[in-house]
Amino acid sequence: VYSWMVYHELNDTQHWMQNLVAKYPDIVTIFVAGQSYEGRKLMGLKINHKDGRADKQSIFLEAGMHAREWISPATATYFANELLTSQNAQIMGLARSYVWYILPHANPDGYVYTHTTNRMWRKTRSPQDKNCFGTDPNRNWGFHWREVGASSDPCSESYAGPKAFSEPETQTLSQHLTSLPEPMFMYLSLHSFSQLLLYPFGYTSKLPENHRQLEQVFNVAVGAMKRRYGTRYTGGNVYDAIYPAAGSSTDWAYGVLNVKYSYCYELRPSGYSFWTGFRLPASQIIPTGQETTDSLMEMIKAAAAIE
Ligand code: 0X9
Ligand code: ZN
Repeated sequence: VYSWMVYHELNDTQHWMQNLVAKYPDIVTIFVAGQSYEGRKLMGLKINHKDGRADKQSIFLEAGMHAREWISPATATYFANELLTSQNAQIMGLARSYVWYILPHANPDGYVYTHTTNRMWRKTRSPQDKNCFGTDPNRNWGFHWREVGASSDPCSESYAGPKAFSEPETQTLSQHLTSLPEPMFMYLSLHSFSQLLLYPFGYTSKLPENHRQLEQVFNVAVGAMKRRYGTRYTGGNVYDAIYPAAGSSTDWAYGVLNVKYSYCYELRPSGYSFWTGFRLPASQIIPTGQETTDSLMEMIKAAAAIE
């Protein structure tokens, strides 16, 4: 059976998703947000409790953009499972109040490559100039593309790609996002690591028009993250809190899709060790899932209370 005691391979998680459709036929459907360079599906879960209101807004949770950040897809599937199985009244209420889209693997080729060949792979797997491979999918989105904090060297870990949306992964996912029927209330992107919560923009130090609301919701979300295990998060707007970085999905969702609450979590662990940071022990998947669920629930409630 599928569990959160171990990190899973891509096929395991795709089968788990398909089994959920069989188990919850009235609530769960599979969506395919396009495909990868190597032809894999960008497969996700749509969770829509039919007993809710008819005019629900959506919340989109994207994970696994960077291949080696294994805690990201693990947390996304943990959260999806909570939406379906939790007995907690708060979670059950929010599960019914929105249409949820959960995409555990936005970069499936890269994830498979971290299992087969190189645990530390980050980018996509498309061939590029200079015999190098891959584009940083979180520098490839078409909003102020490559303006800052992105490389034009195909061998760089932050290569922005030859043009905006050069990668099938970002191109088809962005098209899918544009075509969703419900108005999108929130866009969430899960990465690791450093224990940060981030909001737009990465392309400029200019703050978004609703930055006070974004900060207010940020404070609630960081407080809730700490409640269960004392896990400390910091953060703020990407440009000042970490580094200038244009072409991310977080900026694009805010700037192009007009989603007013767009956040990026950098999950456990804290610290700066490149070698250990992406190798969070599997024993921390469940605690990370629990505290991140706490944070997301309070975040959504806080944002909904403002609007
Ligand atoms: O550099 C990145 O893409 C992210 N950090 S990571 O170590 N996971 O690679 C930070 C992205 C934050 N920027 C936005 N989400 N706008
Ligand atoms: Zn990342």
